[in-house]
Amino acid sequence: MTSNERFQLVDVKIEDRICFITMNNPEKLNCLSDAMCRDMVEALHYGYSEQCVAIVIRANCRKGVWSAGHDIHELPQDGSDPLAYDVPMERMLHRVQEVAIPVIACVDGSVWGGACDLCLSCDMIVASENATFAITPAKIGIPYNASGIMHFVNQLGLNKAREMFFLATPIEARDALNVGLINRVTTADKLESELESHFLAPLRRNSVMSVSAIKRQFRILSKASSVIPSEGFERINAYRTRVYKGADYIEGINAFLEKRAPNFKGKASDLDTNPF
Ligand code: YXS
Repeated sequence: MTSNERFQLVDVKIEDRICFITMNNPEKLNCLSDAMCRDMVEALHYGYSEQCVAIVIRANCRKGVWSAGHDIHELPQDGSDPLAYDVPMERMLHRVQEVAIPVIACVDGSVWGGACDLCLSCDMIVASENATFAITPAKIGIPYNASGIMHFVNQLGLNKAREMFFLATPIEARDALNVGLINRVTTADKLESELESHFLAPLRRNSVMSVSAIKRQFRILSKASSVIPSEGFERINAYRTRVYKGADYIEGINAFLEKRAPNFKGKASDLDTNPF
């Protein structure tokens, strides 16, 4: 079976020891649906098992959208956690972080929600100057999750991470470069040559065993953080549960699907009372 026959929503090709994964569901703005996330996980496994030295994630954009993030139609409305550790999107993010060769996001469009976390999960990002990045749970009434928030804090610093989460508005590629969200910005016509000359050529020259050992160390060390008492995690879980079981979450999803502005009624003080 050729590499592509096993995938529905991504195109996968290996060229000169690099695995190129292209999200190819432009009709759905490359939404990170369960099916897309499962294909991505499979494609990452394939790239690693074929002894590639790196993996590149691209997208076949439509309406200038690289990926519109989690498929809002698939957000659960049964009171279950939309961003639990083992949901397909989260599993895909973990796989990008864990696959033991560098993963590079090559972005030439707008990136939304979970797709922004996908880019941050990659080891490096090269983007064209028209690219934008937005993390948008607040727009939809979603509480996000601790590991995702720490992704942004560790990569961007507290100040920019708070701005992106609280405002839920896109930041431009140049701004993203200045805060360290992305590694390189270039004009759209030079994106591929920049990807090749700045990233892929050195990775082909370097010892992939050494690079892999260093990525594995990065992964372990990035999890080293000040110990949070278990009570802290219990409080995080209580806040998150009250949000995704609350009315704003359902209102945010319905408003988006009905193409109207959401009418959120939740209050910050709703989180003050002890939920138990
Ligand atoms: O009306 P039709 O059927 O053609 O469908 C429309 C949109 O409903 C659909 N669509 C989506 N469907 C499911 N999930 C999505 N994330 C999604 N985004 C878009 O695609 C069709 C065309 O969209 P439309 O008409 O809005 O196009 P546009 O060019 O005016 O605007 C493109 C976007 C991407 C700016 C706009 O569609 C948009 O703002 N989409 C939502 C982006 C977003 O906030 N994604 C976060 C999803 S939730 C998530 O990722 C995490 C759980 S979290 O929120 O926690 O980060």
